Amino acid sequence: AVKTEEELSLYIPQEGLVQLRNPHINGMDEDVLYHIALSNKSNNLTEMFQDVKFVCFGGSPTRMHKFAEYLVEELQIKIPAGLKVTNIAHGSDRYVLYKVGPVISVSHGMGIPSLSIIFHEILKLIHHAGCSDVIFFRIGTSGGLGLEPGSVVITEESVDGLLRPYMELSTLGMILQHPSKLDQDVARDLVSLANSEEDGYVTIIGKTMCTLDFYEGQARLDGAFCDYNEADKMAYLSRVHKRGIRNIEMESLCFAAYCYRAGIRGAVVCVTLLDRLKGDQITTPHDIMEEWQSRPQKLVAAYIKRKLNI
Ligand code: R2B
Ligand code: URA
Repeated sequence: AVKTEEELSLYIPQEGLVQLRNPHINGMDEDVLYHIALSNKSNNLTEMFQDVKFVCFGGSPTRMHKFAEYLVEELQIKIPAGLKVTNIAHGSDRYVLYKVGPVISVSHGMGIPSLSIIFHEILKLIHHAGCSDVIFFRIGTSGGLGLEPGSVVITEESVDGLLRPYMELSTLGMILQHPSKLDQDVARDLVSLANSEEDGYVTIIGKTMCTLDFYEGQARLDGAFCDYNEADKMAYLSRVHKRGIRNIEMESLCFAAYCYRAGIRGAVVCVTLLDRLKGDQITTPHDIMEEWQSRPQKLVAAYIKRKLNI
């Protein structure tokens, strides 16, 4: 059905206070953010989070802890001697959440279902806290297509395994399609902060394919199951590459769809851990991998510093 103008206006970026597009929430006595063990009744979310301007999501809890520690240095945040950044979501063992000045660093786990849960709860958190003009980032890892491993891809558009630019979500027995558009201005500002010659690796804007599985979903030959051969795999990955896809991961479709639906400006920045046109297994030594995984963090921290005039 053709959308009315009112329905289309749902997708205009929000300015000012973060609003929720759910009429039920404000009528509830208490809203328990179950997976991060916080609630708008038991916690003073305004006092805790009102100054938040940036939320950085990433898959791994340790990586998001490291990112929080890195931000303490980069943003020159004063922490009382002997104290460290602490996990505000310690009452739950599902996700970790740190706050460093105006930045939240939060883990999202692996795959769309895990990211979806934390996205809902973070969006509600910043709404309850009375935050305004917040930008979201996903900083992550991915498999590259035709890129030197260690390259960084900023997502221009996220597509599913059938190359469709929307996330399908089964809701009330129907399949709803949520467009997965991302903010092109934030992507351009991010890429302008990278300098491939100085950095020693390239940072590009490209399309990202988001799959529901790491093995068969990403045409790997090394899963526990495989019903296709190497030629089938290469035909698929080459086709995808020709369509402008530069990396493959497992959360960007939902992240983009929810940012767009919420009217929140968002960007996805992922390092590539291997070239999927050359292999499937990830065998890079740990220390090199650690350095690669810090690359999206550095870029997003540089963006935040620029915005804060630091
Ligand atoms: C990238 O890395 C994870 C799989 O190894 C997944 O969360 C993703 O998107
Ligand atoms: N994450 C993915 O989803 N795929 C890869 O190949 C590497 C990291």
